[in-house]
Amino acid sequence: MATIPHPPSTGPALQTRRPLIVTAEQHILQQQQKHFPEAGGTFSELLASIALATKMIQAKVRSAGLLDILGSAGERNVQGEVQQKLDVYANQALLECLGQRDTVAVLVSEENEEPVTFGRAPETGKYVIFFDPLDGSSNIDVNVSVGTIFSVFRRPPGSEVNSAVLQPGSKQVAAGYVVYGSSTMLVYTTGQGVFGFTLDPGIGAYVLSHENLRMPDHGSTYSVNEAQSDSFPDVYQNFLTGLRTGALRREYSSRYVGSLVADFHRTLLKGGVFLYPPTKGYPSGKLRLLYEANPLAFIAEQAGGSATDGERRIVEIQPHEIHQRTPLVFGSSAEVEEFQRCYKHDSKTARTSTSA
Ligand code: AHM
Ligand code: MG
Repeated sequence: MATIPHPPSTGPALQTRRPLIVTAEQHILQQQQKHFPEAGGTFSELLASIALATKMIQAKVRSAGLLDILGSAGERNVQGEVQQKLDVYANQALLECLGQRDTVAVLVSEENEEPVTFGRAPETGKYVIFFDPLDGSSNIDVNVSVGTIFSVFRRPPGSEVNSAVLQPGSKQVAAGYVVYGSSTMLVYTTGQGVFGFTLDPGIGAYVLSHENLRMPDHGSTYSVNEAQSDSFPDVYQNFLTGLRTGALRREYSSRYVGSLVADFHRTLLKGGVFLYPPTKGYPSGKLRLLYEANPLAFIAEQAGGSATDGERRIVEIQPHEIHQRTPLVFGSSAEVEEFQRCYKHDSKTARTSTSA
C-alpha cells in the first residue's frame, strides 16, 4: 500500500513568518503601538475612517464613466467653483465616515464654507481634520488622476473652534492623500516616515507597497502651469530660466498634470520640483494652505524633501482663515534650495534697489 509522504517543511513556524500582507489599518495600529503606546486606539480608528471613505470615493471614481455621475452638480462651492457631482459625493463620504467618530471635534472641507462642528466636549472631541475631498476634480471628465488630501491636528485643550482650526502645519499629527490613478494609492505620515499602500481591488484593502518612502535628493522634472509664466513674479521666472539653462547642471523636462495630488505623487517618487506661484488671477497663489499645502508639505519633509512659500517653510505659516491660499513650491532638496537661493537673492536685490 502506498504511503502518503509528509509535506516538506515550509520554513519557520507560522507565527514567526513575515505576514503575507500588511494593510493600512494594521500598519497604522502597529505604528501607534510603537510610537504612541498611550494613545488608546482612537487615532488609528480615525485614520481607518478616512481610509474607508476613500475606498467609497474610489469606487465611484472608477465607475464614473458608467454611472450618470460625470459633470457638474450645478452648484458653486465657497471658492465660486462649479461643484462636480463626485466632489459632492466625496465630501459627503468623508463627513459621514468621520462625523460618526466621537473623537472628531471639527471637520474643515474645501467644499464647506464654515467648519463643521459636532459640539463635542474637548475631552472626547480631540481631533481637528482638514480635507480636500476631491482634488483636481476638473480632470474627472477627461479620465485624469484625481485625489483626496487630509491633515489631522489635535484640538488644543479647552480651545474654541476658531483657535482649534487656525494652527500652523508644524502642529499636524498626521497627513496623507489618496491618488485615484492607474491604481489607487494611500500615502500617509504620522511624523515617523512616509508609507504608501496600494489598494488591492480583489480584497478591498490598502496593502503596504512602499515602505519608508524617500524623495530623491534631486530630480529632472519641473512642474508648473507654464502658460501663465508671464504673470509669475520675477523670482519664479528667473528660477525656471536657471533650471533650463543648467544652473543645477542637469537637464529638465516639464510634467504638469493639473491635479495637485498626482503632481505631488510623481515628485515624491521621482524627485524634481513643483511650483504654483502667485499669478495675475491668483495674487496669493491658487492652492489652499490648510487642506492642500500643509499636508503635502508635512509628507514632503518627512520624505526628505522641502516645501516653502518662498519666505518660510509652509508648515511655519500661521493661518488666519480656513480657506486661505498660499504660493507653494515643493520638491527635492536640491531644487527647493536653489529656489530659496534665487528668492533670497531677488529679495535682496529688490531691497537694495528701493533703498538706492
Ligand atoms: P481643486 O481641484 O481642489 O480646486 O484644486 C485645484 C487644482 C489643483 O489640483 C491643481 O494643482 C491646480 O488646481 C491646477 O490649477 P491650474 O489649472 O490653474 O494650473
Ligand atoms: Mg484641491
